[in-house]
Amino acid sequence: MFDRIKESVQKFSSKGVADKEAVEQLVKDIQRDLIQADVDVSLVSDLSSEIREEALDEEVPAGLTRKEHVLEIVYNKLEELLGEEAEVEVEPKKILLCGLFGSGKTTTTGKIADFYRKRGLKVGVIGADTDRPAAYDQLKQIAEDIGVEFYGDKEAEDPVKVVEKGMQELDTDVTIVDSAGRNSLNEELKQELSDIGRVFQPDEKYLVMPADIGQSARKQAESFEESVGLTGVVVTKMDSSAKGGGALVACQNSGISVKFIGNGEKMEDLEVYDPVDFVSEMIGQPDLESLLEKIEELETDPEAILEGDFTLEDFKQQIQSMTDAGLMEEMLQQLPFGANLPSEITDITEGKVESYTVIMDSMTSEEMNDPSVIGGSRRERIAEGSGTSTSEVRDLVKHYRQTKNMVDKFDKKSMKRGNMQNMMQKLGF
Ligand SMILES: Nc1nc2c(ncn2[C@@H]2O[C@H](COP(=O)(O)OP(=O)(O)OP(=O)(O)O)[C@@H](O)[C@H]2O)c(=O)[nH]1
Ligand SMILES: [Mg+2]
Repeated sequence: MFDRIKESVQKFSSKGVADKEAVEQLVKDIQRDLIQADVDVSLVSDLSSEIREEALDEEVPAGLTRKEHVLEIVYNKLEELLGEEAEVEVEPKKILLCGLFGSGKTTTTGKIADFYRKRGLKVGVIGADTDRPAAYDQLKQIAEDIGVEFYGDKEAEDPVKVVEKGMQELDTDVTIVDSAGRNSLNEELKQELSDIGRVFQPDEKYLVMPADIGQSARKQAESFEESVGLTGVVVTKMDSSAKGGGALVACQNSGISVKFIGNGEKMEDLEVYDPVDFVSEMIGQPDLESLLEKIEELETDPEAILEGDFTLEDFKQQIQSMTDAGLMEEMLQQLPFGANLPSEITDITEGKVESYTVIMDSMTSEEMNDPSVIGGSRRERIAEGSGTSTSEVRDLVKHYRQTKNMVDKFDKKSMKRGNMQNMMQKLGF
């Protein structure tokens, strides 16, 4: 799904103009991509008309080209479709995994165990699949490989007793129970899960589903939710199915949140679900890593950017710390739609930095904090005080506004949901 949409977006991006025809083509392509990924047809149809309407009817915001505006709309719609980023607290807890045959429960038990182990918690797993003798060996081996505690009983027939015993034996912060699968959610499975739940008292009940079930993930999640109760879903095998997108969208629509996705057979092939990652990948990912390095060299006030409160004072600091090394340009290029930024924004020469600095030195702190107060007479006063012209003052304010527009966008779109905070933390702020 993601590769295809990426191609469609690239096709659109490479067109000269974002006219009606180009937008129609993009909508059609995305429609086809989503349906191939097994996304529910009525959702696709709603999404298409929304993109079409907004892209063609809405006024393009200042500082953006129509093409960028269209991409922004697509970005937002896809994000909506894929739902919320998962909240996974790293703290002591009990987790019960359930699901149908072969969905990836045992593997995911290991992956989640490893996830918490890596984050410093003491982890144990309990093998409550007493139906298949091989299940015991499989989980035991995984536990040994990743170095977490294991409890199981190869001879046992009652999973509830195994769980009870396991809870006595294990002294761990995080305890994960791997349960037996069935062909369908039948009475037997419902009973078994509810019995295990009664003794285990899990904080989390995750349904494990493979990506290749596509949009039927919704029905399955809903029926488990109804009879077992769920706190989340893990979608596995995202690496080997073209229907993963459909499964994720379906979960989002069932109202049960996706917590993790599995994308490989190895223990490290697990990710906390974050749709922003997917969407930015589809639209053209701003390379956060290199952006981190760039930002490190800047001396902008991180709080101000976080608040989206980007004043002229910040602008001044920013342009002064961006010498002719082209940092500003590079930073702006990292924005989600940065490829085609207006040259007025990126074209910041040393001479301009100098003249802007002189102009800003002639401003009052009121003007620096809120440039919207700068009208005709103030503009004249500033120009006179700095030995420049009113058109240069106007030019500065315009440049500031365009940059602010981008910084706000940066903050809201690319950096939202904690990415900015993470980034700042990494940088040691
Ligand atoms: N490619 C890929 N394979 C996976 C992933 N997760 C699990 N598998 C594979 O899927 C197969 C079944 O995984 P298990 O973890 O045994 O599934 P299960 O739900 O415990 O199966 P039962 O206990 O028999 O119901 C194994 O071969 C796993 O290696 C994944 O994210 N990607
Ligand atoms: Mg299993």
